[in-house]
Amino acid sequence: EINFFFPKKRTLAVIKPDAMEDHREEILEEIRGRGFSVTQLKETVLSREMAEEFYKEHREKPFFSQLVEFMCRGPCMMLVLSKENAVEEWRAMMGPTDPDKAKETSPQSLRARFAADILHNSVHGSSSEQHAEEKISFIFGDISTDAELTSDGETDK
Ligand code: RTP
Ligand code: MG
Repeated sequence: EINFFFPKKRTLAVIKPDAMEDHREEILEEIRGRGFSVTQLKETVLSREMAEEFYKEHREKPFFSQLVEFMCRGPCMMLVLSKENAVEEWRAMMGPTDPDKAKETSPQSLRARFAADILHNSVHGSSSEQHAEEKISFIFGDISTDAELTSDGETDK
């Protein structure tokens, strides 16, 4: 069945390398359980160049080289999520950057439950709709049609 509705609100979610082995399935289930549609999904090992480009806004930060190193140390899961208020809702599900803060302010959040520290914090989410579109194009290329994914990761159409 082809879905002709082209959703306007989408965000890019990433399951980072630290969460892939032990928490990926639980995170995916929770995403779907909260009513997000997963319209694109792929597992990727980022090259150093891709990780640098992906986080280019943080180029000047003291943690940049560690961040790039971490993001390409193993596979990531890249997801396009669609829902009303996708950006904000996914950020809320993730919780604050620092898991110590997350444990205080949002103990149910993914980072509170799974993140080891402020660098190895399990998930990424776009911070604005504009960012989301930019990063979705960067990771998936220009997507003009969003097929719904079936549970085994195959597209419907
Ligand atoms: P993200 O972009 O991954 O969704 O995370 P965020 O918006 O919550 O945080 P941001 O400030 O954009 O930082 C990007 C990622 O860099 C690492 N980080 N390390 N060592 C540190 O102080 C530090 N601060 C940030 C984290 O992996 C963070 O998610
Ligand atoms: Mg960010």
